[in-house]
Amino acid sequence: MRKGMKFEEFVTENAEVELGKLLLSLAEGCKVISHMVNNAGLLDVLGANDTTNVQGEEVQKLDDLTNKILMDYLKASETCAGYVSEENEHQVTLNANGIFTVAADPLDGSSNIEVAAPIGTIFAVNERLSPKGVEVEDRDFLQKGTVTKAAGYFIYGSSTILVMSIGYGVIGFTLNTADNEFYLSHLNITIPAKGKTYSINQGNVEKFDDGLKNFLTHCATIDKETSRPYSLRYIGSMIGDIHRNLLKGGIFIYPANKGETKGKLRLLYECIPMSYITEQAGGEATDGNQRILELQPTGYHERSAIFIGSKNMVQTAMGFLHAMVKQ
Ligand code: P6P
Repeated sequence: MRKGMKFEEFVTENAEVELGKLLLSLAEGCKVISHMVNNAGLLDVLGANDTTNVQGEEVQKLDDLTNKILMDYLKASETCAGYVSEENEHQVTLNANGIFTVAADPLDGSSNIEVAAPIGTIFAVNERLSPKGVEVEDRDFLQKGTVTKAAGYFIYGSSTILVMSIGYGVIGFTLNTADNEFYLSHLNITIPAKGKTYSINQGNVEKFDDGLKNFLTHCATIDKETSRPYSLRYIGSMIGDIHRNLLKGGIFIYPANKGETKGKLRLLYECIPMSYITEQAGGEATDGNQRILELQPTGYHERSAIFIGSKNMVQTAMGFLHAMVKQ
């Protein structure tokens, strides 16, 4: 593996053939999405399409388009048996003879499209459990994150970067806009054990439990020895916040709170893939009680609280949360 190698070469040298075909199809589809995102203002794809998704959220035109693009490219790969996403209420069978399933958030942070903030496509790949040749079933998707075959995200920011793992660490490929090819740009992404950034929607602080409030006070306390106060950085796009923290160190928190009793982010196609990547990079991810990857999904769109990022910061946060529980 060497910096500058093409994604296609990496896949050929390191991934099983069928998985490689699936990953290449995702990359091709996300090249199209990257182009659309980067030209959104010129393509009449901004704004909502007057529908709401299964979450009851307003669907952006690009949400719908990116969801269709992913399904088309995955179907063409002939390796993907089925697909679930934020935009589809139920699972979709793409190739009954396929051996993998994909759970995806086609365009995370899509409400940021109009303000040109970083957004992205998140995916997790599993091996199907049902026999080849039949329609996919719930059990093909509702698997713990510990058995994830591959996961990653495409971040459409100041550059388009594919960050992924097939179980041997985390690497990044940057899209060269000159030839529209992904090239290896980030070898062995490792998240620092501690950072100086915390990411949370502070505006919800009155809805948080006391333990979390105490952790946030800890982050904001002046203490030169431990480089505090930390900086609060919150883009409102999970992929942007977690990508920054993955490279620089930090913690991202979307907790359960008085308004959202299970948190906001979806377990299957947001929390699990981002937790898989973070753990592969040496970080931690929990729902406040359990490792995210150990949670047993029971529904396609179930939500989970998430504390994810630098190991030391996640463990410190848990210390504050559980201290309150003991008293
Ligand atoms: P809030 C975007 O809609 C998203 O799903 C994540 O990407 C982001 O981290 C979160 O919601 C922001 O939610 O409630 O802070 O606006």
